[in-house]
Amino acid sequence: MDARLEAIRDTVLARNPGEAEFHQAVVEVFESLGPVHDRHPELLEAAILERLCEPERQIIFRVPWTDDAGRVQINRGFRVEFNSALGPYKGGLRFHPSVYLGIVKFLGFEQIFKNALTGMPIGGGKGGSDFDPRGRSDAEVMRFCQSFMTELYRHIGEYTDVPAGDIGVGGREIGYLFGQYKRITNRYESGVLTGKGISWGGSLVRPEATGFGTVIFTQEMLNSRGTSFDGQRVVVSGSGNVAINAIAKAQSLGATVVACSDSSGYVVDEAGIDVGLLREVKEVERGRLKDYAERRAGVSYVNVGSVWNVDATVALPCATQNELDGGAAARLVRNGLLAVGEGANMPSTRDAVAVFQDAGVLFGPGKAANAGGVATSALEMQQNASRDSWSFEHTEERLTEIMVGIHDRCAATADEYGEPGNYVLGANIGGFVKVADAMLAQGLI
Ligand code: NDP
Ligand code: 2IT
Repeated sequence: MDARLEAIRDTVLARNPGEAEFHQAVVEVFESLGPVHDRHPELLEAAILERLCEPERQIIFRVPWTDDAGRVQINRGFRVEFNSALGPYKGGLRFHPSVYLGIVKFLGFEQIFKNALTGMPIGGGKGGSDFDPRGRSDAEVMRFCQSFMTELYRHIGEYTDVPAGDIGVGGREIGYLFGQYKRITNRYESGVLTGKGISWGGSLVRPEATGFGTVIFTQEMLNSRGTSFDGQRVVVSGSGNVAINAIAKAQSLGATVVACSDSSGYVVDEAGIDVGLLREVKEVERGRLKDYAERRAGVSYVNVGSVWNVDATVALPCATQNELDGGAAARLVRNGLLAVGEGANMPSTRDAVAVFQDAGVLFGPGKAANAGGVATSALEMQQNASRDSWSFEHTEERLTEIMVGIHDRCAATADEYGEPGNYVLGANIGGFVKVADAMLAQGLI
């Protein structure tokens, strides 16, 4: 890493102790930014990096609620409003027991660059809670969401901060959150949240957008090597919103998705995942992958080891951070891997990224490859602002244009900086330059 940036990195790490995921995200970005600072020393002068690494505002709050047995439960809520140079803070809410400030900050930091890459007018933020929705009734989830919004409402708004979903937060949770926001504020402010239901201000394609977008980005990478998804053998991790829609899109382009996972195990389905059955089990019944395996002939369910033990030509990690390590990456590479598209945020460890890049595997980092979700959230905001709603076809066309644009911007930036095919460098520099320009223009903010 560039020595000037090393000193700034050390200060950032020391100022944010114990936040391993935030450190990892910051270091990865800094490793790409030396050449930009050679060309633009004014960025150092203006301390853009120091400012970028310090969130504009961090909110941590108590979320008290009662469970179905009448017992009082206490969780911790977070919203990190990281950077508003390009637009209102924008980014999801994650409900998972592993959530703490370091996770929210890593996600919020990544979101700044991702949102810049979309070309839409959105800043970066992220939030969530250590609440575990698993095994909770609808009524418990509703009471939790109402309590969470009872504090969050004062910090958000169409022109301020616009949350959406992430792990553990989907249409059901966004509904409860929106209902409580409306009740407290007495405003039908559709643009305050995205991922809403279609009859109350939501956008078609938003549920599919992250998974679809990841596959579109990966298809563009494959095209750059004269190939495509057609005939590829694909492994997807996770079986939530992003994973299911990535599976559907990859198979619609002629690939066979032979495996997917949840946090308890994985299924191997050599005939190709039955997306209809998977949606039924996961989205309708809120069941487990084990139930999928029990209901389909020829499927094996494995509850030891990792889904990355299954060979693939294309890997789409769509579960969570640091789920694919250097050992798994090396095994996949030995067995003929061509491309990786990150549907999740930072699913590959730094070792794994190095293995992929050294082997010449096409590697699309999450902040570029999974930007279709937030980009379609921005399309939802556009529809809300104009009180309009677009057809599925029109919205999907916009999503495709945006993903192809992100791919091309990353590729062109990598070329410009002398590292053709390095999408990590392209995404980091491409996103950074846009935000840095806006920050410079807006004075010392
Ligand atoms: P969901 O809650 O719908 O699904 C998450 C999936 O990942 C589940 O299958 C879950 O398994 C698995 N998973 C979660 N945590 C772990 C863990 N610690 N170990 C193993 N498996 C785990 O979330 P999404 O599909 O929305 O999100 C998946 C990823 O995509 C996240 O990294 C998220 O940040 C990212 N993302 C999401 C976007 C969106 O629009 N939703 C946009 C861009 C990125 P289990 O049910 O067993 O917990
Ligand atoms: O990580 C992400 O980009 C998301 N969870 C989606 C954020 C959004 O505002 O749609």
